Amino acid sequence: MQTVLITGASSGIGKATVTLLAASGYNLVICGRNTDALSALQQLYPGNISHILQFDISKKDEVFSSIQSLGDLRIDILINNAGNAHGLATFDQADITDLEAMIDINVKGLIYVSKAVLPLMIPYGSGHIVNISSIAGKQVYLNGTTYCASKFAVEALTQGMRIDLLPHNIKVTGIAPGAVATNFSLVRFKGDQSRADAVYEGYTPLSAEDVANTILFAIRQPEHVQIADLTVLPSVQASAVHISRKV
Ligand code: 8X3
Repeated sequence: MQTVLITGASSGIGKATVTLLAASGYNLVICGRNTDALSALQQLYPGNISHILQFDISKKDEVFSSIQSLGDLRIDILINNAGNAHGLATFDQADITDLEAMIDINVKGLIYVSKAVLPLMIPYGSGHIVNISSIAGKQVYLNGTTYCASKFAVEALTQGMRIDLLPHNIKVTGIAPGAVATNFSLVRFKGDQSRADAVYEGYTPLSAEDVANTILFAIRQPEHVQIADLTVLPSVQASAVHISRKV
C-alpha cells in the first residue's frame, strides 16, 4: 500500500482527496490545523489513515517537528494541497497582513513541507510530489496580484523541483484548478457568504471531488509516466477572468 502525505486535509480539495484515495486503497498521513476534523476523517477510514499530523503550515518549526515525528516512515507521494487566498483588492489597497499570509502559507509553507518530507522519500529511491497550484499561477488578474504571485511561485517550485529531484527518481506534478466550489472564496472574503456565493453563481463550478479525481489520475500513472502539468477548469471557464454565466 503506497503512503500519501497530504496537507490541508480537513476540508475542500484536501478532504475530497483523502476520501477518494482512502477508497482507492492508499494509506494516508493527513495534515492540517483542525484536529477534530482530521480525527473525524480518520474514524471514517481507520484502515487507510495511519497518521494525523496537526501543524500550522506557516510555522517552520511546527512543520519540521511534526513531520519528523513520523521517524523513517516511507512517504511515496506528497500532495502539497494547503493554500488559500486572503482578500481581493488592488495592490495599493490590499492589507499587508493578508499579503504576508498568502506568501507564508502558499509559498513558504509548501517549501517547509517539501523540505521536511524529502528525507522520507529520497532514501527509498523514488517518490512523487503533487503541487496544487491554480489558474492564478498561469495568469495575473486584477485585485489578485499577491495571490497570483504566490501561485506563480508554486509553478516555479514545481518546475524547479522536477529538475532538481530528477537524480532521486521523484516525479513532480503541478495541478492548476480554476473555479472550485469550496470554502476558498469564503476564506478569501473573510466569511462574507453572499460575496463568496456570487463567485460560483450562474454556472457549474468544479467540485472538490473533480480536482481529487485529477489528482488520482496523476498519481496512478505507470511508473514511467510523469504528468507534469494539468490545468483543470469548469467547462464554461476560459481563463482566470472569463466565465460564461447564465444569470
Ligand atoms: C483559485 C482560483 O480564479 O480565484 O485559485 O484565482 S481563482
